[in-house]
Amino acid sequence: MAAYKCIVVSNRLPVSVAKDETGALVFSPSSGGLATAMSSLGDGQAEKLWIGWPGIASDDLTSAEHSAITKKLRKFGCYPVFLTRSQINLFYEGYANDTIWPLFHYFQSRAFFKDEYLQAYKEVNLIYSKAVKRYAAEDCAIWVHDYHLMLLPNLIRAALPRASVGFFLHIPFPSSEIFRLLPNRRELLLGLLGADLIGFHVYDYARHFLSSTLRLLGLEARNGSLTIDGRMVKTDVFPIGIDYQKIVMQLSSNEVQCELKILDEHYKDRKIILSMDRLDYSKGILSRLQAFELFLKENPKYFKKISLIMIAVPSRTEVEAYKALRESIEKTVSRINGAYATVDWTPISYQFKNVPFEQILALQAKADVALVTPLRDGMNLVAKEYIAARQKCGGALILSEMAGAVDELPEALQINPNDTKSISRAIKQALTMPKSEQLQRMQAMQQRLSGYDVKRWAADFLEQLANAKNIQTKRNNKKLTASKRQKIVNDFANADRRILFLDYDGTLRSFVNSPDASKAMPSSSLLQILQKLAFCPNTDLCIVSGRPRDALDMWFKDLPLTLVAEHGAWTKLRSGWAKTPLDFAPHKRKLLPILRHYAERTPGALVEEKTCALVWHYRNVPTELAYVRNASLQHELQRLVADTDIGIYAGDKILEIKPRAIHKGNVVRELLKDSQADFVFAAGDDYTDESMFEVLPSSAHTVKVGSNSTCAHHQVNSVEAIRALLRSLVRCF
Ligand code: GDG
Repeated sequence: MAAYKCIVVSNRLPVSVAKDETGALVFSPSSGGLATAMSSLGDGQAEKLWIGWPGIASDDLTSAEHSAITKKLRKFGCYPVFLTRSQINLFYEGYANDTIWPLFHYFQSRAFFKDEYLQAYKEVNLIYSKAVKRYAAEDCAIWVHDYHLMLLPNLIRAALPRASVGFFLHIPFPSSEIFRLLPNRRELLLGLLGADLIGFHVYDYARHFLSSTLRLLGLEARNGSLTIDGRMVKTDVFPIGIDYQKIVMQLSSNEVQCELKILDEHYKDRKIILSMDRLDYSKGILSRLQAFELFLKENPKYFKKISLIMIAVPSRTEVEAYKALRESIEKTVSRINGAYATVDWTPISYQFKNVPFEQILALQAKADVALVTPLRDGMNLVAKEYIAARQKCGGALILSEMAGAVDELPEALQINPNDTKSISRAIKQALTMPKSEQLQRMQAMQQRLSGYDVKRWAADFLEQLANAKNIQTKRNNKKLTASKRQKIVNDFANADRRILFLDYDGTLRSFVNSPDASKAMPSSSLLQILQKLAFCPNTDLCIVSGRPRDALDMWFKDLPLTLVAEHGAWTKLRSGWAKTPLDFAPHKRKLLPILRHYAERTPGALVEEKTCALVWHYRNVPTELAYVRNASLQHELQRLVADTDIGIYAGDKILEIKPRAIHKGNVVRELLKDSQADFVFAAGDDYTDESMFEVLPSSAHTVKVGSNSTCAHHQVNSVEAIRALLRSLVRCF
């Protein structure tokens, strides 16, 4: 069986299978945004496989038909995932289109949360993951598309740990306030986080996603990236484009020209307003009709001079909500036509059917105005196709503020789709816009769309996916493998003199909710390890911590250790504690009242006072409040410490304010100077430990706990891993 290097996975394949009246299988290209976008990708990708549902229920097929479909689709580079009628009903029409679709488009009251939907969604995502596993090479790049398959990235991650997994969401990602209404919201987020790269059409969707992961999973993003289980997940914005050049070329094809001729003959000088979408409640078709009605009412001079051509493409016709919407639309169309039509003029020409793309293109090329007014839309390709179809002939696009496309098309006439008056006014503005202005606006939009077309979009995504994977691989190279660990143990055993620098919180002991020393006492098993290590021959053990002296004294008073407190402000050798000569007291007097004032109005926040530092702890502050408070606190403190030797440092849920000259690097350098050690080891978990790693010789063994980038040579995932390593060292004697 072939092992593919690149796999695209989507709910539907770009080729649909159906049976005609005679029962024969018929293969045809699928319509819809994704199929349109991805169909231009195929060229020269011999190793690419597209996995998806072929559009027909498996209950309707004999086993001979199954094989015939599989064989034929293979010729198009596709592999079919067969679904039963019940799965289609509960997974596709149910969870995908009766739960996620309405909720993600902010139609909260249309969303149904049914357990049987969710069960089917899980079951089908699993079926897809098995198909991927069957065909993917171990290091395959797998691109999963859209809201039907949000659990798939994590399933693939488990089945193919070495694969690069990308996910692209074609619909909006809603505000976390909406997203959190889903009963299984965490499961969906974790499903998505199996990917290396998650793409969205516009920045707002990425922002909503990250605020959901923050609020529901407590994961904080840095520059759009999250870390989960030691793995980085990147989010980014990729506004999907159209196949601009292909559209421009198709405009001069015989088919499009023939269609245009028919339209010219029929409509002559009448201005055409085009409305074209899948028949979906998110597209705002009803309010568009109401706006058109208002326009007719208020502008009788346009009677017989304009026509609205409305194409409603059948979609999800089995779903009740869609049947009801179709009825309302058709009633409204007949009401408007009934009220305004004359023997020689019908204001709205309405069609409910699939239309060949050449006809669509001809209509777009002919339309003086395109009316694209979705209530909510991930991107909206129809708006972009209209711009491409209007070469050198002006035209006006009326575009909803709620469509993702609006970010790239600011020259369109923007409307709020719920404000019928504003749509009606925009229709008038479009019909009366001077040609020169039309051309100017069109050219600006055409230039943008021809640059970032669908090929660039796909290439950009795949390139970013490869980059994300490379970064991950580099990080994995630092993973402390069994053989690297053994080398550390051997070097320890063979050395004449040893020195070890160990950070405490986050390295030897997991974080606790409070800075209170009594809450972070070392366990007896940890003390045992440290004791044994300290008593190894010719071994100096130094605890290098940000904690105050009294905490370290309390915990380690019976052990022969070197202690460093407050990141180096205090050092305790055999002779007792020695303090840095730096005087922090004047700064403290100035800064402490501010920190206290902030703490008073920030539930959960704490201020810790050390001799040479002040620390703002926000571990127990609700995440978004913490974000806002930290920003304003930092701003205020920066102002006061500008032009001084005091720095503000962001650690793990803390801000620490201390003299810049006090850092672990300085003290470790001094301690090392006096040591004859030929084995040097350091372990730490946060930015304060980086200064320590930096000053150590390259022969030193340095280990970071955690996955953020580091100059340590090795990385481990947990405190337990460090303890296990120290235990192995102890066992050398
Ligand atoms: C989803 C998101 C996002 C339509 N009817 C026919 C037909 N089409 C083509 C259009 C256009 C595409 O389908 C529709 O794309 P949209 O973007 O407008 O909308 P969705 O189907 O809802 O797509 C959307 C998109 O994914 C891509 O990420 O933009 O926000 O909802 O290309 O021309 N094509 C043919 N016959 C039809 O009857 N041949």
